[in-house]
Amino acid sequence: MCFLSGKRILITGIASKLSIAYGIAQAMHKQGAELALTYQHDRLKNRIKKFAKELDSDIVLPCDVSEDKSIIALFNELKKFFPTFDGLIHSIAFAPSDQLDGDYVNTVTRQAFQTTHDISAYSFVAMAKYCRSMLNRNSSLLTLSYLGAERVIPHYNVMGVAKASLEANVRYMANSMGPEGIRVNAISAGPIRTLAASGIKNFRQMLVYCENFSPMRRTVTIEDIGNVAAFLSSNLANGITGDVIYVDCGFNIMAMKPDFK
Ligand code: 0WD
Repeated sequence: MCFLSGKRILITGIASKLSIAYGIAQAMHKQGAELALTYQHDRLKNRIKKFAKELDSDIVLPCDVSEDKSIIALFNELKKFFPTFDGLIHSIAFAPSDQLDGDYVNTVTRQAFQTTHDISAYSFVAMAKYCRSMLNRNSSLLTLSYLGAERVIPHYNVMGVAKASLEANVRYMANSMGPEGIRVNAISAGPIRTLAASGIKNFRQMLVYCENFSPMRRTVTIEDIGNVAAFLSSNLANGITGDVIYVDCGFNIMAMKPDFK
């Protein structure tokens, strides 16, 4: 018996086979979850349908989280397949590309700050708001964060500020939804080469740095993150809420180069 048997889970944020959400979908499928997937743009529709097929799902629905009406339409449509469900994976972030390169104070603008927070932080609680009545007891809502929420990562800039907001969101949502038996958590993932990550200046150097400085001397994979996401979405994690769980090969604990002499 797999630990997600009988769970119905909605997964957002698959853009390619490199996406963290793709690793999560695969791990959840292995553990017996029934999945529904979303796509942002029509140009992604056929690709996501193909992924869904591999995952034994034929539920593939559009959703652009920048618009309430798109989120509402998603859940109205999802109801036809899943009248109720047990989990949501929010694996979505966006910042205008000129924000992820250079000096934070000089680069940030009011508009970019708003857009980044809207898509990367607000959208998580917006989704929770519109699916709340469809969530079963022991449901789990899970989002993806990064160490840049707590510490300065060069070039991560306004996205770090939005991730801090996302992590605070997790705590307030957990308190709000806890009495209904709904848990809310984040995974703080180590860096992985994906479409979104390639927009961050010097991302390749970040990977090398993490490989050299983490206790395990490697970077994480989407399988590593997928397995923890599957656990957190299962009843095995029923005692965990409002938390940010690191899946980063231990990078966050280091204050000095591991082989410092
Ligand atoms: O190193 C990394 N890759 C890390 C990523 C380390 C730690 C955290 N994360 C986070 C990201 O910040 C994000 O929250 O993980 C999450 C998933 O990111 P990913 O898997 O690295 O990136 P990607 O495969 O690009 O998926 C993100 C997707 C978008 O892809 P593109 O490449 O088209 O921007 O987020 C989706 C979109 O599919 N997305 C939206 N979905 C619905 N509505 C929207 C939107 N408005 N905007 C972006």
